[in-house]
Amino acid sequence: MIRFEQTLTNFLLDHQEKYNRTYNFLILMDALISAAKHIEHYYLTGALKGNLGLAGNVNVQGEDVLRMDQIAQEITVHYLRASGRVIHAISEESEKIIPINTEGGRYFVYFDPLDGSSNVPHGLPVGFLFGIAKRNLEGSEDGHLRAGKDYIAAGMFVIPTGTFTLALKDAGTWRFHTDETMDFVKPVRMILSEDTKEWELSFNPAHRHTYAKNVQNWIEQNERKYVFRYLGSLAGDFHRILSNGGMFMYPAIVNDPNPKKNRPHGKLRLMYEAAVVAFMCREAGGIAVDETGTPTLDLQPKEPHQRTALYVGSKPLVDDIARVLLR
Ligand code: FDP
Repeated sequence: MIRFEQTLTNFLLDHQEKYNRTYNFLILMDALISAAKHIEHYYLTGALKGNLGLAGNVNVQGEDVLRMDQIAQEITVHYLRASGRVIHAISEESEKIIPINTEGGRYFVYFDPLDGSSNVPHGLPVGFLFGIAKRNLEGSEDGHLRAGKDYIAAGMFVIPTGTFTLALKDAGTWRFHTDETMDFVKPVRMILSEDTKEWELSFNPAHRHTYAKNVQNWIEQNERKYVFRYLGSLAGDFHRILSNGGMFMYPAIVNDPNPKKNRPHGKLRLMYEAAVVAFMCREAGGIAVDETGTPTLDLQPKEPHQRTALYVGSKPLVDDIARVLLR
């Protein structure tokens, strides 16, 4: 007997029908999946074809652009355009908002098509992160910069591992794996583990002495209780936290010996990094906050590439560090 697993398409069909929704969301998801598969192909063949190096220019964040960043951006914008369902998109790789189908579109898509750039030259895991919000169908449209709490879905592909995690508003966080036909199948609901023995802590230890003193003290007092893991790719590191529980953090950098290197607003981008993992985390029973202990999903972006500090993971652990953040 052949064992057939439920496909992502069937899972989404069930979901849309259960909540009496249109199929427009399926068309958008199909576009994102096509983009992710296409990016994965370029990534897997990147070393052979010489695509894992620098492109030779600098992006809006002042970072060197990689050849793969450009490829991933071009692919994603192509598929979003072809879907006909997107009003505009915000991408890490584009300074300005990208108009797509401004009259007929239905969704806003906020994405980083290749996150975790330090892994790229090595062909190690990177992420394709996205958040989706819907046009205001009743009444006038607002500023299009939605807070995470207003996303209807958020997800991440960990490239090139063949895993995809998707969170749907009030309907859980689900992980899919690739089958032999390259379809994403077998949805598994992700609920953050309550078993503290499995919990992991994830942050860049090279920065620890640059964090606020109360954060440094919290680390001192708590780090030995948990396993430590850090890949340097938000999607990969958060993927582990969703599986095992614990906390990923990228705190504000406020004590760098070279003050120019301080990042009082954190490093990660709110709309297409922090809010995306915060949304997935909430649907899996967890929570995320910024450096002031404010829930990440409540942060209203004022501009597309806004940065934020991030503490995301199991609620008891994030609540615990939030207590010292508030002091
Ligand atoms: P990167 O700069 O390598 O693209 O947002 C970017 C991000 O990666 C995250 O994916 C990752 O969690 C973090 O930054 C890594 O930053 P550090 O190199 O400072 O640890």
